[in-house]
Formats: sequence, C-alpha cells, structure tokens
Amino acid sequence: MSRKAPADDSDDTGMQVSKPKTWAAGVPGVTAALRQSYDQMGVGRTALTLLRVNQRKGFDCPGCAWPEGEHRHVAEFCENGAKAVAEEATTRRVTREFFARHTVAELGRRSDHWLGQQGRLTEPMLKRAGSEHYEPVSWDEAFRLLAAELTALDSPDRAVFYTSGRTSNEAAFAYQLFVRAFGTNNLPDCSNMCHESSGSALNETIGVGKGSVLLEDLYRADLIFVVGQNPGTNHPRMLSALERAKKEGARIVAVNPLPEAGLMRFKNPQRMSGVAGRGTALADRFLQIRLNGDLALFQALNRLLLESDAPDALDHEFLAEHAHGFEEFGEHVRGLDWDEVLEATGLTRAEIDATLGDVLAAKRIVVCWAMGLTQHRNSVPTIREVVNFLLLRGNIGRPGAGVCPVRGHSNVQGDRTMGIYEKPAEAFLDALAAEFSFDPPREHGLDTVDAIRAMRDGRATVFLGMGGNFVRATPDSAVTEAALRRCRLTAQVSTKLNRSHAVTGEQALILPTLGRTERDEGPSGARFVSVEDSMGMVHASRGRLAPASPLLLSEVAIVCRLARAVLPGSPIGWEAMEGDYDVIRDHVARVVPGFAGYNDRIREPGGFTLPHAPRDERRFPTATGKANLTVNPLEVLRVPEGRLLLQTVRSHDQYNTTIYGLDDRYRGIKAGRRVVFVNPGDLAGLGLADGAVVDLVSEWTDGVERRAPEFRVVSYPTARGCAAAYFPETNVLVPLDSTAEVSNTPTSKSVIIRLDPRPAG
Ligand SMILES: Nc1nc2c(c(=O)[nH]1)N[C@H]1C(S)=C(S)[C@@H](COP(=O)(O)OP(=O)(O)OC[C@H]3O[C@@H](n4cnc5c(=O)[nH]c(N)nc54)[C@H](O)[C@@H]3O)O[C@H]1N2
Ligand SMILES: Nc1nc2c(c(=O)[nH]1)N[C@H]1C(S)=C(S)[C@@H](COP(=O)(O)OP(=O)(O)OC[C@H]3O[C@@H](n4cnc5c(=O)[nH]c(N)nc54)[C@H](O)[C@@H]3O)O[C@H]1N2
Ligand SMILES: [Mo]
Repeated sequence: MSRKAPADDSDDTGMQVSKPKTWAAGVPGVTAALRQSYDQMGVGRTALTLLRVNQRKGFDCPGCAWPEGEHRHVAEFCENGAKAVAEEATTRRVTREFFARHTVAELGRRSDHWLGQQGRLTEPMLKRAGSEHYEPVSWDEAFRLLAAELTALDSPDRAVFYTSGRTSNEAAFAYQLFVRAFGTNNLPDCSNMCHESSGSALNETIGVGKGSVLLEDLYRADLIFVVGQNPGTNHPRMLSALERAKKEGARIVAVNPLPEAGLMRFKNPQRMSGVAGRGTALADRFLQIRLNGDLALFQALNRLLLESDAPDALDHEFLAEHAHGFEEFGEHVRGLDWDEVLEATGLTRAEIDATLGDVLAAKRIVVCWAMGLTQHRNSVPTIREVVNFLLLRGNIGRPGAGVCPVRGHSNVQGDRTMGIYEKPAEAFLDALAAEFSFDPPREHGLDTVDAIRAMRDGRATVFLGMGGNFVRATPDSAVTEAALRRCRLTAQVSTKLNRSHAVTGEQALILPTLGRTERDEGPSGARFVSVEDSMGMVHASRGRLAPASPLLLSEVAIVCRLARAVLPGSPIGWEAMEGDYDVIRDHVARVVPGFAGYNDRIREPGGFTLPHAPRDERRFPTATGKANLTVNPLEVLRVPEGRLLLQTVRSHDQYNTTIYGLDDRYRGIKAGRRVVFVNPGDLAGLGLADGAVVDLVSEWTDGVERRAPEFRVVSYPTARGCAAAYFPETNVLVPLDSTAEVSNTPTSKSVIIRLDPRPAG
C-alpha cells in the first residue's frame, strides 16, 4: 500500500488482454476505486473525503457533470468519481526540489501517467527564457511577468485564454470579465472539443444550447436512446438513473459501435442485489452501428415515421403549433436512399424496422448522447436530425421526453453560462457593459482549433490556461506542440502536473490552485463556489480538506490579482470580488438570465434549476420563433480499401488526459494503453493476427502522414470497418484541419487510418 508515485511506465511490456466484460460497476468497481484512493490518500483521508462527495454540505464531484438527484446516499459516489477525487486529494506533492531534479525537456519525455502521479503542485514556478528548469517565483512576480507580457502585445487579440471545465461559476465569471476588460474574446475552451456540436445544433433548432430534460424526465420516459456514449466508464451515476428508469417501465436502446459493458448490464454497488445478483440488464436493444452512421439511422427512422400509417406516428398538433420547416424536411427525408442508410449504419433493415416499433410504442422519448455524436465532421447535422426525430412526435417540452446531451467536465456547462465563449451573444455583452461600465470587444474570438492556428502562425504569442491540459487534449499533437513552443509565454493555472507544463513557450509559468476538495479560506471564513450540472441545476460546492500547500490561491484570487496587475486603473471591483464571492454572484445575478437572487437561492439545500424555455413552456427562442425542423443531406463516409475508421476513446482508467492507471477493465485490457481494437473479420481481411504490433497511420487530404507507433492489435467485437484506440496517445493522428462543420470540433471519432505492421523483432 505504498503512497509513493510509481516508476515511469510508458512502455507497455507486461500488457495482458482478456475477454471483454458484459456488465459494469458492482463490487470490483468499488474495490478498484478504494484501492486507488488508499494508494493516493491513505485510509483515514479516503473515508473523510469520499463521504463528502456530492453531499449537501460537501463538494461537487470533480468527475462528470451528471446531476446528483434528490436522494443522496451517504456513499453517492461511483468508482470513477472516487478516482477523480483521489487524484486531487492525493498526499503526493510536486515541490521545488522536484523541478530542480528534472529539466523541462526531461519532463516532456515522461508519460502522461507518470506526470500525473507525481502529485499536487505546491508553489508558483517560472521557467525563464533560455533556462532548462522551473524555479520558484513569488505570486507577485508571476503576476508582474504576465502583466508585462500581456500589455506589451500590440493587440489584446494576440493572447489566448483557455478554460477547461472544472472551473467554478465564480472563477469563470471573473475570468471572462477580466479577459474582456483586457480587450479580447479569445476564450477557447474544452467545450470546443467536446459538446460544441450539441450547442450549435440545439441553439439553431430549439433556441437553447442545453439539454431539455431533468432526472425526473428519465424516470418517466417510455423509451431512452443512449447514443455514442459509454456511461459505465464516463458517467457511472447515470447507470443508477437508467436502472430506475427501467424499473419504472422504460425501454433502452443503445446505439454504439462497441458493446460497452455498462450499456449491457449493471450491478448497483449501493444495493445488496447489485453485490450478489446478476444485476439489471440495461439495453433492451443494441444497435451496433458503424462509426458516423447516426445521421443515416435517425433520418431513416424519420422517414419511416413520415410513412407510417399508425394514426399517432406524428404529433400533428405539436408540429402545426410549434414547428417550422416541416414541408422541406419531409420532402428531403422522403428521398432518402435505403442502400446508403444500410451502408452508412452497417445495420439491417430489420433492425431499423424493429427500432421503429419501439418508437411507435413510446409516448415519451429521451435521446441521450455524448462524444460518439459530437466529434465527427457531420456532427451538427447529425444532432439536428436527432432533434427532427424528437420533434416529429412532440417529444420536446413535455414530461418524460427531450434532448439529453450528457456533458463531460463537472462544470463545463456552467462555464459557458458564465460567458466563457469565444462567440458571446450581443445581449450578454450588453449586460456586461451595463453592469461594469466598459465596452467589451464585440468581434468574435478564437476557438481551440483557431487558437492553435494563431499560435502556429505567430499571430498569438501569450497563452494562459485556466485548468486543463491544452497540449495533450488538442488534436495534431506535433503541430500543437510546435505552436505552443513558438509562444513568448505560456502560463497554466493547475492543480496537477501535466504535459502542458513541459511543452512550453520561451517562458512558462505554473500557477498552482486549490481543487474542489479543499477549504477556500477567505478574510471572513471558508468560501464556497457553485457549479451547474448537465441538466441546468446550480448548486454550491464546499471543500473541506486542508489545501495541498499554504501557497495555493483559489482560481478566483488568481484571476482578480492578475486583473489588478494587468489593468491597474480598472474601475471594476476586483479586490471586493476576491474577498467575497457573494459580490461576484451579485454581479452574475444582474448579468446572466436565470440567476436573479443567486446568493439566496444558492444557499437553499440542493440549489436551483435554471429556466429552459423549450422545456418549461414549449417556447422556442429561435430565429423563426418555432422549433426548426432541418434538412440534413446524408453523405456516407466511405473508407478506402484496406483502411479503417478510427475512433479515439477513453479507457476506464483515465480522466481525459489524466491517466489514473493502465487498465481498461471492462474491455479486458490490463497494464497497457497502446492497443487498437479491430473487428476479427477486418483483421482477417487485412491479413493481421490478434496480438500483431502495428503503427497507426492516418491519411488525410493534406497528404501529410501522421503516425502513432507500436500498437498491439486486439481482436474485438466492434462494428465492421471500425477501430478504436485511446486518446491522448492517438491525438497525433487527428489532423488540425479535420473538424466538424459549424462547430469546428476536431473529428476525434472518425479518423481514416491504415495499420502498418512493424517488422518482427
Ligand atoms: N471516468 C471518466 N469520466 C469522464 C471522462 C473521463 O475521461 N473519464 N471524461 C469526461 C468528459 S470531458 C466527457 S466529454 C465525457 C465523455 O463521455 P463519452 O462520450 O462516453 O466518452 P468516450 O470515451 O469518448 O466514448 C464515446 C462513446 O461513443 C461511442 N461512439 C464513438 N463514435 C460513435 C459513433 O459514430 N456513433 C455512435 N452511436 N457511437 C459512437 C464509443 O464507442 C464510446 O462508447 O465523459 C466525462 N466523464
Ligand atoms: N483525440 C481525442 N481528443 C480529445 C477527446 C477525445 O475524445 N479524443 N475529448 C475532448 C474532450 S471531450 C475534452 S472535454 C478535452 C479535455 O481537455 P482538458 O479539459 O484541457 O483536459 P483535462 O485532461 O481534463 O485536464 C486535466 C488537467 O486539469 C487540471 N485540473 C484539474 N482540476 C483542476 C481544477 O480544479 N482547477 C484547475 N485550474 N485545474 C485543474 C490538472 O492540472 C489536470 O492535469 O479533451 C478533448 N480531446
Ligand atoms: Mo468533454
């Protein structure tokens, strides 16, 4: 039970592969979580910390954005939530001696796992131009340096201000205010790589870029689609909600190229039957779709609905009263080519007809989705088609029905609500201008992909990251690394060491901050922050643990002190905001719709729900004033002979770029990450054996060959023609310019690759 960090393990020499599991969670889930927690925190701290996750007086789980629900068990945490907590509450520390021992270049050669396992950052560090090491620096000096570099720029648009999705509402609001007061909308965020496609499609079609269901809606639904999502690993608490929905009578249709264990069967660790029994079968129907086939699937269902002679196939009343564009939509969908549908989906006509049967039998339908729908070139049209599907039967704005994009990072939705967005709405900027008496910039800023281009081309030279791991989370690793190295200064506000601290500009700063689990001591006692979950519920989060180091500052404090250094004469009350987060919340209450009375309502047990016009009043604040049915041309993604379509996914033992461990239990992988999952039929066609070692080579229209070396082939029951491998190791294969239409999200789930066998030896 050592709490020391392990030795580096970037090579996968002891890897073992066994049969994938057919059920998720249950006892091994909990013991696996506790083992990692003891390793990181010791037994006493584990008990103390895990008992506070998602409790009314505790902190919000830094794992995923799935909502808490009204009945919180004392142990309302899941295996992967526990790992996220352990990762932050670890007792390991990265000290100034550590940085004296390791050069920056050496850190850059370590694995993501090793870097993360070194522990919590403890004091501000600076890498000076020309130096090979980070050295300690005072907070004041760090802010002076950032201010000097920022104010020396010939335009504020030469700076990039990234945000990951763990930042609290209070920090996010202060941060975007600072960035706009400085003079730019260059606020890319992790959402650009995540649910941007959902936001784009939903805004256009229903007028609100967020999901329209609450937990109660799942419990009331007759039919739930879980599309392009692996909740057993990435949203484990969702499994309890699906289990309950089933108990209340819902059917579940899972749409996925992979037979993910969590979609098939669930053993609830919070219940005796989950410990001993067979658990609950989850998916009633599993559609093993080809990657990128979802537009074709939903369009086919829509065509069948239009052609159905069932009397209530369409909700004519709803369509007449609330929908726009029915004629054009209908005309387009009736021309759908069945051969193309079968080719794109890899499904049979019988499977699609049977699914139509599920649909016609259901009065109330919810569609849930995550990255399997959002990270393709045609993601926005695909999600628009999902909306068409729901609108046809009036499944938006009534109980038990709606759209449910399941968000990733625990406050990614709240960060957007607070204005972390490179394309802010005019109304939001007007409200900021009125509240703070300044002229915010109106020109749209850079998103993540455009920010990389700007740094690559020398148009942006200062980078500040509010959390996250920009260099590793982004596509085209070689290009992105070179782009960051061209910067004058890269600065990261972080809890843990990661590769973005090792791939730096000429100068680099590490600004260590408090995590969710830690007490945030202010002038008048402990402060709390707030977050918004995937269903628009806003609630408080209070850390209890002693901070990892006395030198840490809260994110709010870092933003406010930086603002004072950069904007010395600023009339905005930065000091007051830093001293008392209620001051920030009072500003938010006047700027952001839905937050009136923020300070009172956030103190109510459980917090409050933000308004959502389509959900609450069947009002659709779109350009047409109605819910828009859209025309989405189907283009089948054809993969050349001998090539496969690769998706880059998460293992069970990682949180994005944070690698907790080297196992992917449900998929049968132990002690290794460089694996590529391929259908046995495709392996036979390619003349490759299970266990062969190959390079993954991505072929893109720019003619550049992108290569990820030495992956072990794993024969796996994925859909034909498709492959899967873990990110971030495979980000090198995703071309920067290969992005989704409209949302500009990198196409991390459809990369055309070939497998180059390595010479034996
Ligand atoms: N433990 C843990 N929890 C997490 C995270 C983590 O890394 N670890 N990350 C957080 C974040 S930021 C996010 S965004 C979410 C991500 O949550 P997920 O979206 O579940 O994450 P991925 O691993 O990307 O899995 C994508 C799923 O979609 C399927 N898929 C891929 N392409 C297609 C397709 O074309 N069609 C269909 N129908 N399915 C497809 C894949 O087989 C896989 O099951 O999880 C959040 N929660
Ligand atoms: N190929 C491929 N690429 C992808 C994806 C994919 O599926 N495939 N998924 C994309 C998605 S969905 C997302 S959301 C992005 C994720 O992109 P990011 O959000 O940028 O990456 P993370 O790995 O979540 O960031 C982890 C780091 O955040 C810091 N951190 C953790 N907690 C805190 C905190 O409370 N405060 C602060 N300031 N820092 C903290 C730690 O230093 C840690 O190392 O990656 C994207 N990249
Ligand atoms: Mo995400």
